[in-house]
Amino acid sequence: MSQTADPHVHDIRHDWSVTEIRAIHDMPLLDLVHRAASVHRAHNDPGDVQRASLLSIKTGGCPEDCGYCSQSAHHKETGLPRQRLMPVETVLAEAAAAKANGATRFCMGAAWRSPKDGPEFDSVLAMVRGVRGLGMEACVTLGMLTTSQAERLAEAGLTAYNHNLDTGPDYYEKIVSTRTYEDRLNTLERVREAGIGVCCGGIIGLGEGVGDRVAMLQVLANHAPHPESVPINALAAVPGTPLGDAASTVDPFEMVRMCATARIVMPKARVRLSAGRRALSREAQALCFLAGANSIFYGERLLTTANNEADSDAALLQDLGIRVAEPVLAAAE
Ligand code: SAM
Ligand code: DTB
Ligand code: SF4
Repeated sequence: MSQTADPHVHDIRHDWSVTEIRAIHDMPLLDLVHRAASVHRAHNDPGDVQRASLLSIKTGGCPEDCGYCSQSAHHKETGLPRQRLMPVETVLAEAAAAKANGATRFCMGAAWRSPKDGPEFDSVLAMVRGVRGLGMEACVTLGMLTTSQAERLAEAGLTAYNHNLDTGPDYYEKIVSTRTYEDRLNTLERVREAGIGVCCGGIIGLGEGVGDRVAMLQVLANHAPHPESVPINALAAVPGTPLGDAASTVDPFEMVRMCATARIVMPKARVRLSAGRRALSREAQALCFLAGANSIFYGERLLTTANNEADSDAALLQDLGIRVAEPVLAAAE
């Protein structure tokens, strides 16, 4: 008899131990996928996959030294052209185009350690209002926030703030030296306090162990409430960064395991199959959706790297019989 039946399929918990999560993560793959699919179907409509579009509104020259990132000023060999904050109208034209292509959420990323108050932050607020005015969900990722910045973003109608933990607490200092895990957690708390939805996940393929992945999922799952969305990225290896060696590619089944484990420990979160999806076959993506992934980045670019072709994504979703998600327009659930 298989050991996949889960009497606790409906439970939402915030007291997961690393041992429990590790045991789930390491289950035989098909048992894991089966259990994750059961949890997913008990909590969500499995035919509903969100399409989110991403735009880099300010690119490169970032003072942080995140080892994976093409945009850090510390990694001079990436050859990435810098770009100042885009004008509001340009961003809103991109959002309207993304909406016309079928995206319901528009995510804007800025290569900042933290935003400066003043005209640039005011422009970001205008972008948020504009995106919401188009009837789309709006998400931004701007680095560390003060309480008052989080409050102003909430007032502008921001749906969610993306701020990733990226890896487990013990491995973090191997990847970033210019800020701490605690800094990340503090911003997440300010976002939550302001009533903005939390979008928080991480990256696999940074040289971390499975223990670090599980430790990150434990931190996320023990937040109450859980983050509304959890992006699971595989490293997009960028030459010129400390982690730019393309030899470190992630096995597609490791992405399946992460999506499935995230789904089981955070039953209602939108688990977003994020960077690294381009390296997955249609079949591997289908396995991720079966295991509970229910959001993708849609559109040919992520921030500075290529994403899947929109046409092939539309075809994939259609071939799988997947409907596309309606926007959730409340600022926080
Ligand atoms: N500067 C802000 C920050 O770090 O919070 C926002 C932008 S930053 C580029 C947003 C997230 O993108 C990072 O936290 C990381 O999880 C992800 N990311 C960046 N570069 C990546 C890469 N090469 N591969 C996979 N994910 C990446
Ligand atoms: C997230 O978790 N992944 C997105 C979004 N949040 C901002 C970013 C992926 C970036 C991939 C590398 C790049 O394009 O520069
Ligand atoms: Fe800067 Fe964000 Fe890139 Fe880190 S991940 S270097 S904070 S843009």
